[in-house]
Amino acid sequence: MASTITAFLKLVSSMRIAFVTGLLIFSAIGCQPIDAPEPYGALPSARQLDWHELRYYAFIHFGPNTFTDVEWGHGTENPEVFNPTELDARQWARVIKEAGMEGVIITAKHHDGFALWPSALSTHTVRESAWKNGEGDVLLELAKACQEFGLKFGVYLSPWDRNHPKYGTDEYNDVFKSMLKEVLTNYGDVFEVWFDGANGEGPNGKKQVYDFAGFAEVVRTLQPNAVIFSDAGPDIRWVGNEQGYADTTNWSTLNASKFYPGIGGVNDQLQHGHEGGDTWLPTEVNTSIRPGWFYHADQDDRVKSLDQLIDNWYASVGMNGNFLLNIPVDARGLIHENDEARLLELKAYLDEAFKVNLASSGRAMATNTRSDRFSVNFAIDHDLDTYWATSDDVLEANIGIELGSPTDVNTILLQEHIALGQRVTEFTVRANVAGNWEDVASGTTIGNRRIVRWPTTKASAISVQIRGKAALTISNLELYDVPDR
Ligand code: FUL
Repeated sequence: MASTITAFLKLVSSMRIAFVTGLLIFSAIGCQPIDAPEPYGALPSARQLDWHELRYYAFIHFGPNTFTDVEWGHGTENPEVFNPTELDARQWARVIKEAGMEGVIITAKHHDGFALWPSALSTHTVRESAWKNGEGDVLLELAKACQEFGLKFGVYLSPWDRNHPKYGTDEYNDVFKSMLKEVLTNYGDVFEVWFDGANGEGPNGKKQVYDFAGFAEVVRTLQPNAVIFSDAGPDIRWVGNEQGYADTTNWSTLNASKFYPGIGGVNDQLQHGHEGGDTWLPTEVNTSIRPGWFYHADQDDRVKSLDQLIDNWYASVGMNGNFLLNIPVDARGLIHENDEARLLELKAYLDEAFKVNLASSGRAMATNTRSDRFSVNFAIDHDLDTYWATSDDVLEANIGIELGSPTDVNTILLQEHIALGQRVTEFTVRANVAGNWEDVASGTTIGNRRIVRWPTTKASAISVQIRGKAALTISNLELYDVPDR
């Protein structure tokens, strides 16, 4: 490592003299393979890569529980209790859009079995409710509002059904598949299907043996671009907790063959993934803006603080995950004012924090570059399809940004070119302060996206020493001076 640092320091001085000359020197270092690095390990599918471009979207828990003030309905509740007086899915979509979120996933059917659409397979649905005299369809209203506001539309469906008389028999798997077909056929594009792994008793006291492979097949046939979430994929995995935290080490790979939806006792493995795991299965981080998943009036003053939400945002979006934040719609059928206000505060914070990317106006440099096609400049060109890469035999290198004059900086965003696999195992961030290099932060995995913060330093350059399991690839490096809170 010491020799790499020395090489890097020399590089910085040479760049101060002439950046153009410096670039020529970099491209002359190391051997010069022209081809892209070989893919490494498990790789993401096209639908997973699309999903990796997202960051932050809403979860909506809504149903009879909203009116009966419980978290898990028994399936015995009178469907007439579902009666929002002012339901306005356009209000939800407006708030979600203004919050800077990219889509929404709604509980089409929670454990109580109540369907937010008039399913032909059930007698516990909006059709049996008092809302709109049984003529309403929440999914339809939300899908339309999503289209109007440019949001992605996703569905949560609980296979556990405490109402359906067939639950606990083989026939129920077909019932559930038919319900899925309705949901995936009648409401346009669905970006994500969220399968809850919970598996309790139904009305006949029996548990169901779920046909998850069959459920996934229905999704693949009807919505081939949709990603499927469960504790164990097949596309997206649970992060192992409901508090809203990925961890600093987060592999998008998992040895998935022994995992299944609803599996218990593996939360730690789900949170960290497996280094070198055989399947690409990245994390989605879900938590609620309030203590409950469903709306409860007595939690109106327990909306998470801005600091708490900021923490969750960095611990998901900044730790190689996507952030799924639940906003329970209230009994009026609206997103509550307190939740709306907090969401907009978070948006204002993020806009301010990430307003000026200091790397854009800096000069990029590296101790090794594979070839001109993988120049270090591709790490700061705002194009995730292009990337800096090292030679095959270089598994440790420095990438840096010269900032010109001493500049306040406290945050770095790094992204690997994950289409070729996740490679980085550790990194150290250094700041050049008054001519001295100081370690300011360090980490382990990077993956799709890693954001690291440190106390503000006045630096003339930032360098990141990176070590990985195969030739390194960085598609994006951003630097910020995020205002203190
Ligand atoms: C859990 C459920 O039991 C909760 O009610 C909630 O839907 C949460 C997102 O998933 O498994």
